[in-house]
Amino acid sequence: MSGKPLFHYDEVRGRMESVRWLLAAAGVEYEEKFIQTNEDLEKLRSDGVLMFQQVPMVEVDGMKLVQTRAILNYFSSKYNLYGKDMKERALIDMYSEGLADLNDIFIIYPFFPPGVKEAKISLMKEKATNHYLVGNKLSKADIHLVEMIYNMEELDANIIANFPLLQKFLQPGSQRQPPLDEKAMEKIKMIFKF
Ligand SMILES: N[C@@H](CCC(=O)N[C@@H](CS)C(=O)NCC(=O)O)C(=O)O
Repeated sequence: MSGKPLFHYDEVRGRMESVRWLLAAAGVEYEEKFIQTNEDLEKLRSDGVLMFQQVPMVEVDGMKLVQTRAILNYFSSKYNLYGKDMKERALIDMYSEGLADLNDIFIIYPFFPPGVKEAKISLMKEKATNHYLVGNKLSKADIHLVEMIYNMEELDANIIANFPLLQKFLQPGSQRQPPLDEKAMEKIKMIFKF
């Protein structure tokens, strides 16, 4: 055992990508055992290591954690990314859950038939445009954040790559997964049988 967290998921972004980003930002190394076939998934199920028969699953600190939010919350607590008190944590949860709602659509939209797919894209654009950091109304915080991201991008088009701990993760060849393509979609359908 390497002592590094071990991820079990298929070789796509999906629900695991947020966990990959979180650990990359925390500067924590992890390993991945990719699910390549439906048999791989069934093996995990019959081994009794998936509490709800679903992935993602992460082996860490002697546990086999499932449920994406439980996994994210565990790592956030462990690596001090979860605020300094209950109130900060509540704000962080509100913000994260809002983004998780959007991500739920993002990971599934390519699988919808034409027509529905475009509607999902519109819905995501609408949510991304009209949902704000604080409350349900545009505030100075939102404007400042967008302004600052634009300003920083002018200084350096790769500004996000300048976050030192994320830099490696954002470069080709890292554990970051690419956007879904047709081949990856076919593989997902085969693994999860839909
Ligand atoms: N609420 C769960 C949902 C997990 C989930 O739906 N996982 C999918 C793969 S992305 C899965 O395992 N599907 C197979 C199934 O539900 O039987 C989480 O966030 O972890």
